[in-house]
Amino acid sequence: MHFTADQIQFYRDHGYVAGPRVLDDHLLARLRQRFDDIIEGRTDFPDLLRGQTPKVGQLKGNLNGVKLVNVFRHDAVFAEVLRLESISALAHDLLPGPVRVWQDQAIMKVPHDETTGLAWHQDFAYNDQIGPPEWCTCWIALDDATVENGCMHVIPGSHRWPVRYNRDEVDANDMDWLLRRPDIPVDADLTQVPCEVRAGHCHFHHCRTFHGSYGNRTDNPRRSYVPILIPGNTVRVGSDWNPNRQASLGNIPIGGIVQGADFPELVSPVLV
Ligand SMILES: O=C(O)CCC(=O)C(=O)O
Repeated sequence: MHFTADQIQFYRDHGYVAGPRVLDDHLLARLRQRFDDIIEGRTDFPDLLRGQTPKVGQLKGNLNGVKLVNVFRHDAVFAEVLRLESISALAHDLLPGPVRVWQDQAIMKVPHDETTGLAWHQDFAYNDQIGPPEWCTCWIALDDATVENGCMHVIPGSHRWPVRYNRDEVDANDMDWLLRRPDIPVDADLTQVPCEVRAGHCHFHHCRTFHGSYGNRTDNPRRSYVPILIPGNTVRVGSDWNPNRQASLGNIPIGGIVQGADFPELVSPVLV
């Protein structure tokens, strides 16, 4: 399972690309069940790694729903996804190898909640202890993701803009904070594109691509599993500011390759 040359070029030009189905029915069902088991406390998943669920209507900037982080390091079922050859082959089409796992999230937008939006952002701003900012996020749908239930949206080409900020500058109460940045090129096209995707399928986005999502207006949850994948040349560039909710960079020095048991390599991709 690989991207075509046109799809790889699309990713380079636009900063995102739709991928194929990567989860079969069996694994999809187990992941949905496991997500529910974690949320409902039927596993020993650490409380520290569960996201806050702000009160309904409190703010638009944070995810009002459920967000688990560092999941694969604590849960054997989610860890299985990262051993799939399909994910590895697709990731190695986009990134120089060996591709490793940096972090992951599992996200649920609860039904009938317009406040489950996630403000426009770039992923690299929340992972600025590693670089260069040329890695990507793989977004895997555990339910069909649609405009109605809050699928991700991207702004094509935004990964090429010279926008740089520190996450402390972000106004989390303002969904569109990023879209008003003065360093967005004056002639930039801010058209938003929805990334609708069927359950079990994936899409990838560059870590500097502007993206966000809106609320869930449907009767059902919108669940996803979202690993962050880094190319083999990724190094530590800053302080280990979030060692509990992300991985700890431990003894890796500034400039050292992010590698080792905490950052597993994806399986060797099958070459075609
Ligand atoms: O799932 C979403 O709604 C947004 C996910 C996201 O922002 C991300 O993967 O970085």
